Amino acid sequence: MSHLIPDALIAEANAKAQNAHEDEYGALQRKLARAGQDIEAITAEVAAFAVAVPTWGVGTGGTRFARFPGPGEPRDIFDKLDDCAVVNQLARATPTCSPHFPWDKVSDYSELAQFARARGLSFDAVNSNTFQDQLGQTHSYKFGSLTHADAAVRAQAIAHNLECIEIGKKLGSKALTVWIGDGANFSGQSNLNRAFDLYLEASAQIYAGLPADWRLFLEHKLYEPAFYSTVISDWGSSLMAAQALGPKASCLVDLGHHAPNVNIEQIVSRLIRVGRLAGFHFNDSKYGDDDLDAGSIDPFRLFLVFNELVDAAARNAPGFNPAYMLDQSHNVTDPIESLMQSAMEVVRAYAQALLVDRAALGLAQAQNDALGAHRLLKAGFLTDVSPILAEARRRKRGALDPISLYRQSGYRAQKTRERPAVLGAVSGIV
Ligand SMILES: [Mn+2]
Repeated sequence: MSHLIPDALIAEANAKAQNAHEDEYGALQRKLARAGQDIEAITAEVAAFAVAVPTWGVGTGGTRFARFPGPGEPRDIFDKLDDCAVVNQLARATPTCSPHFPWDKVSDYSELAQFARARGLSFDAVNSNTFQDQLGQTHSYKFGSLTHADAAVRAQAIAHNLECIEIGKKLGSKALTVWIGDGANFSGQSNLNRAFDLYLEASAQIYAGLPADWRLFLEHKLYEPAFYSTVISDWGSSLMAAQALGPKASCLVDLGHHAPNVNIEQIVSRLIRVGRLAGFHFNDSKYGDDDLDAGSIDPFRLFLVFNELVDAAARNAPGFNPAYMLDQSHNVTDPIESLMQSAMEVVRAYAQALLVDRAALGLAQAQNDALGAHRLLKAGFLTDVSPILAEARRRKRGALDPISLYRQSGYRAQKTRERPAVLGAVSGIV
């Protein structure tokens, strides 16, 4: 397997930090042992955890106002996979990539799969795109795709999704994620009931094209680009659609796609309950679908989501098999740094949730000890699990301090020389 950053550089930096790391890991081990917890078991769970990176995430994102390209941006899917490989090489939490079509189209997908494999990567869910028009496209999605009033537009959108499945089969993917921008900007613009019917009708044709071992992830979003109503606006609509389509369909939760202050962890709990939690698009937000880096605004909310996930795993909830992916827009940072940082924040929330004493929590809840129960959750959240995360990375030959190592490596400067700026480099926010 070819590594883009010399392994010797990582080994050398890790060696310099090893004494301090051992000291910190040992201190945490003793602290957890006093509470009857085995750090080795937690470290093993953390080391086994993985979250996918979206191929578009390694490009600079943008807002409705502008996109300010960064230096050395990837020019095509092969460049993107190189950057994804660096993210995984250093932080060791992202061995899979989620491609987006038509952005990542190539002529030879077996070559692409081989290129990824050579970098230690494989492919996660494939994502379709019917929320913007491509050059030379027959019909426009300006007024919708799967729910467009014109059957010819719907047929084009369905065909694109079926093509994504075909591509995904060649790449080893096992799921298709569908998010549509369909909706209305004016009351009266669309018949709310008819739009949902059209969605079910079109999605059923996509569903029929799924191989037996594939899943269909339905991603809801409250608003934007439609500002009055979105066809699949919330988890209720998503669940109704998934249940109408069949057992292979489930609901994907993008943390930014809810109304402000909505209790997302409770939505997660409900979806787990009916066996329809597809997985997550992780990001963070303060005001709306801000697509900020995971854990950068409200790490406690991220922890509470993971608290539900660990709870579900502990009770072997039927059908519980969530897919994890980062979905952020990197506007002011180096995307490689943001993706490593976010992956580590997601793993951090998982590790914190693993530390919660669930037997004691259940007892406190049964005794109506509200503050006691809350303190048990907080004990997990307030534990600095950084040494566990670092140790899990070290055991997988990753960097003890991935972002410092990346800065030291000079990778971006090298890519800036190798990748001259191109106009219209693709990236996006979904
Ligand atoms: Mn998303």
